Amino acid sequence: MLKLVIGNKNYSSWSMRPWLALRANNIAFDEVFIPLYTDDKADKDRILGFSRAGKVPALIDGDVTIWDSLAIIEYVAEKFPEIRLWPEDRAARAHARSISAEMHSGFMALRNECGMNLHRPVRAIPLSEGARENIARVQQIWIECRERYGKFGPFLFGAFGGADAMFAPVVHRFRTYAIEVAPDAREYMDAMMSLPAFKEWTRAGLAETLVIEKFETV
Ligand SMILES: N[C@@H](CCC(=O)N[C@@H](CS)C(=O)NCC(=O)O)C(=O)O
Repeated sequence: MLKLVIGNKNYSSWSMRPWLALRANNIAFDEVFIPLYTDDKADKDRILGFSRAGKVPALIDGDVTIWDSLAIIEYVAEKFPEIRLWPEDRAARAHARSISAEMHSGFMALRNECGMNLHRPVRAIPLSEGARENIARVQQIWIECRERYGKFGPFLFGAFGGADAMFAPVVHRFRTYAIEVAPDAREYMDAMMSLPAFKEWTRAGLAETLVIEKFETV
């Protein structure tokens, strides 16, 4: 059985990505929850016991450990080709990988200023120019995908896939920070928020009571 090591569902956007990729495709896995940023060294040691990077998520498949969200999604895509985490068409697949990598390595201002926090009361905050540029770029990515591939289904490349998993936490950020989006981006957000696996993660995150003080600043 696969084992996915994750952090707090309320806050851990990197954990959410591979969790969704697995759950939305009904791939069975055991979930190992380790609370993040506690003062208890035992918690950090548990993470280090799974991955020497000291971060979640990590996927354990027998004697193989994969750390890092995007590497996990790639591994799952290879192990379960039938679920088509990446589009079949090579050009579309390259597009999906490009935007996933762009998400993985960028959008720092948005990430820093609008941390994922499902509990947070919905309200807007003043944003830097960098964050506003990130928001515009995310919407451009979504709308371009919807224009090109919308005929195949409600997600970025039609059916829910790896790129959607990478952008899923951004949907929560846009929602909780009351970010105004274009109608086509709103449609995509609605499709994501209707996905049963997305709802399941959200419900579980909202049921958590652990608070990470450093993420409760805005
Ligand atoms: N690039 C990594 C980032 C992983 C990451 O930053 N994880 C955070 C939680 S979302 C973490 O494990 N923090 C705990 C710590 O640093 O002690 C990925 O994509 O998986």
